[in-house]
Amino acid sequence: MRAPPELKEVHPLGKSPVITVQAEGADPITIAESGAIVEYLIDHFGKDMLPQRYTAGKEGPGLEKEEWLRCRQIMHYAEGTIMPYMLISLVINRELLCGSEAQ
Ligand SMILES: N[C@@H](CCC(=O)N[C@@H](CS)C(=O)NCC(=O)O)C(=O)O
Repeated sequence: MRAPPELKEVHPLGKSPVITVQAEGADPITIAESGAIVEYLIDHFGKDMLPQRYTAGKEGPGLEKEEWLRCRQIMHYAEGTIMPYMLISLVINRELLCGSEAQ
């Protein structure tokens, strides 16, 4: 809830990070959510950074390579499972710090 008004102009919730991409002759597109941004950038500029999804000739559901699955799970784990715990920890530590500063 500390987002400046300029951020709310590009993202209704005023969240960062946000990127805007504009191709020549097209309207700009805005992408929010860090995982979506990273996937977008990798798709367009860093395909080599992503593990290969399938072994050639063996493609389809259930045949994904272990490293590709692990990479995808970690991307979602960061914002899905682990983030609430990190936020709770941040709030508690902040409270403890503020409490000790007040004494
Ligand atoms: N799930 C979002 C989280 C974005 C987020 O909460 N960003 C914080 C800064 S790290 C923010 O914009 N806070 C401003 C606010 O909530 O007003 C993502 O992965 O991008």
